[in-house]
Amino acid sequence: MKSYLMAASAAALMAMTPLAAAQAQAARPTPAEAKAFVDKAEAELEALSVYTAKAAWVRATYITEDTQWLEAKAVGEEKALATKLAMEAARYDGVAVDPVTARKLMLLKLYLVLPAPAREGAAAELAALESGLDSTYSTGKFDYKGRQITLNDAEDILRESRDPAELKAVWEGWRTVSPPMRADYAQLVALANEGSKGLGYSDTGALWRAKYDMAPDAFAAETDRVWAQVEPFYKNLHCYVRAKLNDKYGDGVQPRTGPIRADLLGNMWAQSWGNIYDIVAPARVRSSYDLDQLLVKANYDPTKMVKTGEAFYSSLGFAPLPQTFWERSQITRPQDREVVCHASAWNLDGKDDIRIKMCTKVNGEDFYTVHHELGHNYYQRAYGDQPYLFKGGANDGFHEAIGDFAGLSALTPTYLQQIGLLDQAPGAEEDIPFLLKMALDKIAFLPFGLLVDKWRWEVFSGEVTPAEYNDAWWTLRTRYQGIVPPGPRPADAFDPGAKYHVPGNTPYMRYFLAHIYQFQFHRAACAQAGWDGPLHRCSVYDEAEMGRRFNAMMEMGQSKPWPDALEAFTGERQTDASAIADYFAPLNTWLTAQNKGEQCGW
Ligand code: X8Z
Ligand code: ZN
Repeated sequence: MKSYLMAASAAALMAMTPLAAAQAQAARPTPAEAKAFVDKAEAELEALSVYTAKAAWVRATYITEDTQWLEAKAVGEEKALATKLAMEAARYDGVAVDPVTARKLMLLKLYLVLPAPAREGAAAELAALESGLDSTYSTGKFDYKGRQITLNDAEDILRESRDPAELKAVWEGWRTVSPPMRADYAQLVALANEGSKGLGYSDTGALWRAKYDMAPDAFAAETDRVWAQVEPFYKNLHCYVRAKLNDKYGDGVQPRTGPIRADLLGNMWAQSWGNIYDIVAPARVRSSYDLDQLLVKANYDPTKMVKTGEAFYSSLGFAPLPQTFWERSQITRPQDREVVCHASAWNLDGKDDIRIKMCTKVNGEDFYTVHHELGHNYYQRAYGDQPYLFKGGANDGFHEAIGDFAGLSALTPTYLQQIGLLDQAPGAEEDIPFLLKMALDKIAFLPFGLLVDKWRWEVFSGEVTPAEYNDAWWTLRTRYQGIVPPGPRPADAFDPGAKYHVPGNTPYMRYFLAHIYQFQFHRAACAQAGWDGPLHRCSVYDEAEMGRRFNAMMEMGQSKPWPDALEAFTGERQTDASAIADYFAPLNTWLTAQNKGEQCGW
C-alpha cells in the first residue's frame, strides 16, 4: 500500500501551494526516523521468532490437532506483525537512509513467504491453512496390497521395484493423498495474493521473484537464461536413459521415442534418477562399488551417517556441532507419532540451537542428504553474529548449495576411501560410471527444479485457475522434463500437492539455483586447494584454508546483495552454468556418442 507521503513526489510538490509543499516536506520521515523504525521492527520480530520456531518444531515432530493449533497461533501472530511492519516500511520509500537501513527495509518487505491481508483474522486463517496442508501431506497414507503405507514405504518401492505394474500402482497411490488439499491450497493462494498486493506486489509469485537483488522480471529471465545453458545436456541424458529403459522394459512400457514414463525413474517425482543406475549402467565399463552397499557393509547407522557428515565439515575447520544438536535433533522416524519426514535443518534461537529433522535411512541418498542438511546448519551458525534481519542465505539458492557443495566432495571415491568405506579408489577408467551416477541426480534434477515454481508463478498470477492446476502441472512436466504420467490422471487429481514443497509452501527455484551455484563453489574451492585435475575427481576434504575462505562468505549472511557473496568466494558475480558444464564435460561427450542413431527429444 502506498502511503500519502509516497505520492509526494517532486512533481506533486511543484503542483502544490508553497505552504502545502512545505508541510509535505516536513512530514516526510527523516533518515534517523527510518533507522529507528527498522531497529524497533527488527527487535520485535526477533523477540517473536524463538516462540514461533519452537511451536513449528513441536508440530513438525509431533503432529496432532493441538500442535497444529499452537503452531498456527504462533505463526499467525508473527505473520500479522510482519505484515504490519512491512506496510509501515513502505512509508520510508525514497528517504535517503544509510545502506544498512535501506537493505533492512527491503528485507522487511520481503520477510514473509506468504504475507497475509491486513484485515482482522486473515493472518490466523492463512497460518491455519499452512499448518494443515503441511500436516495432511506429512501424515498421508494409502492402501497398498491391503496395508496402509506411508510416503517412505512408497519411496522404497519406487527405488527398488523393477515391476512396471507395481511402480504404477504405488506412483498413483501416493497421488490419492493430495486431491483433498486442492480447495485449501486455492484458498491459501487467494489469501497470500491479497497480502502480497497489500505490500505493493502484483501477486505472491512476484514477491518471491523479488528476493534476488534484481527486478522480478529480470530474475525470471535469468532462470531461463541459465536453463538454456544446460538444456542440451539434459536432453542428451534424457535420450540415453530413455533408450536404456526401452531396452529393459520394451516398447509396451517405455517407447524408444517421446516422453519417459514418470514412475520408471526410481524417484516419486522423477526429480533425481540415481536409483536406477543399475538399469542405465554402461555396458562396457563397470562401476566397482555401490554406496548403498558400502554403508550397509560398514555397519553404518543413521547417527554414524550424521557423525560422518560432521567430520567432513570439521576437516574444513568448522567447530563441532553442539551437544544440544545431538540431544534435540530428530535423526530417525519416531515409531509412536506422526512427524514431517521431509528432511530439514533448523536454527531455533539464531545462535547455537541448530538441529536437523530427518527420517534417515542407511543408503547413499540419505548419506548425501545428511551433508545437505548440515550445510544449512553450518551456514546458520556462521551468520549467527549478524543482526536478525541479515540472518539468512545470500539468497535462498546459496542456502541450498552449501551442503550440496560439501556433498560433491563427500561422494568422490577418493573421499570414500579416505574414510574407510572403500578399500581402493577406482582410477580414471571409472570416470564415466561415476559421472553418470552424478548426472542422474544433478542434471536430471534441473528441469524439475525450474518448473515447480514456473507452475506456482502461473498459479499466483492467476494465469492458471484451480480447475487447471493439474493440467498446467503436466504441461510443464512434459515440456521441461519430457515425462508423462503412467496413465490418465483422474479428474480430481492435484499432483503438485503430492510434492512436499507445494503443501509445505517452500519456494523451489532455490534448488535450481543451488544446482548451478554448488558447481561454481566447487570449481573455485578446488582451484584454491591447488587442484588441477578434472573437477569431478576433486575433493576438498581437509582443505582448512579453503574452508576459512568459504566460511568468510557464509558469515556475510544476507547482509549484502548475493553477487557480493558469490564474488567473495569465487571471484564471479553471475549465476553461471559453465562450472557444471566443466564438471560433466567428459560425460556429455560420451552421451553424444551413445545417442548416435537415436531420435532425441520428445
Ligand atoms: O527439499 C530438499 C531438502 C531439504 S531443504 C531435502 N531438497 C529438494 C527436494 O527434496 O525436493 C533437496 C533437493 C531438492
Ligand atoms: Zn535444503
